Amino acid sequence: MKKSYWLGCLMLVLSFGCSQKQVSKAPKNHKSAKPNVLLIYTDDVGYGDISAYGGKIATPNIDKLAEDGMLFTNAYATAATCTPSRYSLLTGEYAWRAKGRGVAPGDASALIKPGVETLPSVMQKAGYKTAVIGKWHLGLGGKEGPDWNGVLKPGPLEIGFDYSFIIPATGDRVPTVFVEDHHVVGLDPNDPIEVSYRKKVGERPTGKEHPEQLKMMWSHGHNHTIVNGVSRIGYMSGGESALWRDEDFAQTFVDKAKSFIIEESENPFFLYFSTHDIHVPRIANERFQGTTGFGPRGDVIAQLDWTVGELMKLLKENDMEENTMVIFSSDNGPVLDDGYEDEAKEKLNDHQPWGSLSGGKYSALEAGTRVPFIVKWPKGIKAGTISNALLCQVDMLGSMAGHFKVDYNQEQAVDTQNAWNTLVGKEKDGRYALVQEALFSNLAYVRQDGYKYIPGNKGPEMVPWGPKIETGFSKEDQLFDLKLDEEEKNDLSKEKPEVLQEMKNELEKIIKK
Ligand code: NG6
Ligand code: CA
Repeated sequence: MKKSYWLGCLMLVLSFGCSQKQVSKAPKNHKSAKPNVLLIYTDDVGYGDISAYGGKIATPNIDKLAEDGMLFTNAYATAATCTPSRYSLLTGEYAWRAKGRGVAPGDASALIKPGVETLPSVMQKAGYKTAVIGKWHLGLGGKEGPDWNGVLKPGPLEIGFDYSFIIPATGDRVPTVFVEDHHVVGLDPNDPIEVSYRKKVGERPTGKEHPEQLKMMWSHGHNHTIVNGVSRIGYMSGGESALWRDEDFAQTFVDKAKSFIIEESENPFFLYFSTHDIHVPRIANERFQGTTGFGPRGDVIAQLDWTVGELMKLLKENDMEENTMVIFSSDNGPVLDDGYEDEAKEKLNDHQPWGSLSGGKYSALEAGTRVPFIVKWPKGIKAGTISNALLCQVDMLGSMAGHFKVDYNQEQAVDTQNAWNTLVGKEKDGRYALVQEALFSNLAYVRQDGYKYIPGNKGPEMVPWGPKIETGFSKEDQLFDLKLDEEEKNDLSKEKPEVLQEMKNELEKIIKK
């Protein structure tokens, strides 16, 4: 008895050792290997911007993801602006739980501190090589802010990414340079960078003083330092050899993704590929300019679709298509005039960036946070499916940790849940409810049964600047039934006070958590 027990153990150890060996020697797309995870996180792409969601601008490569995978109709970013959405996506915590996580200036210090549990740190623990390529917008450096001429840390590498190639903030903010790992790319030490968000620095002309030098005129804000014919938010001097050309963003990021994926082809990888498209300034590469008939906003959608096509080609050529989970989504809803005169409104034709919803970027209404969300994973998800499950990006961390059986700090990532079964189509309902964050940290609360509560606030007047946006803000509490009234036109707060009260109590409980 004893003897056979030990023999059994020995066999087990041997066979385990054997299969371990096989896995490491296995071809890249071996059946038992963990899937690669490619998260394509777009910027300001609306619920109706992709043709698979009814958009009028052709996006065949993105549509193909849906044909080969699953399209979600009720998936949400946590916020209607970029920084808080990204914060929640990466940390599993709603951004509004602490102050200072609104749209970050280009010289913000790192918002996610080293040691905090993150989506990439979970992936590292699961044995993945991790990278971020594209837009960051979560700050760099310690309390004193980023040292553009020195070592830029903490940043992505200190919170779980093995490799990083980023736009530090946004395309419309200075400094207009790429950062690779800890350094500005191509910087000449004899021409140091200076950045200020308060006063003009250096001799470069500004868009306010010299509008005649611009290739795209500003409409509100965006009239400080001119770089590459576009005036930005903020002032910058120096760094001439490191300046980017907006027209090259898409190609540059695709090239970096190729290098990373090919280099890591023997390991499972997690790539957070965060496009600049379709944020302002909307300046597509010359080969896309004027190709869609929908103006620059249409052209950058075409460019985004090309980007997705290039990434898919790359996976296919490297035999990784079968076992890569590709997730396509957006950080917040759509906006037309976001600070430049780029004819977004004039050339809209019959395209509806917000689809069947109301509101958009910055808004508490649905189009602020309900976004396209497509997942393709041939090995694990049935092709051509549609899911109406309630899904939130804050659940990426909990889903990966749950699926790969990795422990994570639940005291920190308090809002994340394991939505893996929803992601792969095994679960139909999804989350019970979620919190949406509109501009200036105004919250709204949506439930799986379709009820939505928007607490009264200071009203629409609290958004004084430029874009004519439908905020959904009101001094009164509002209640909608999204199942009957997707456009949020029919306020039920007076008709259904008991539902309103229930929603209030539930939201209060989440806030206090
Ligand atoms: C706003 C900018 C807008 C955009 C946004 C951030 C002005 C008037 N508007 O403050 O152009 O940059 O911030 O967009 O400056 S986000 O998608 O990164 O959140
Ligand atoms: Ca955004």
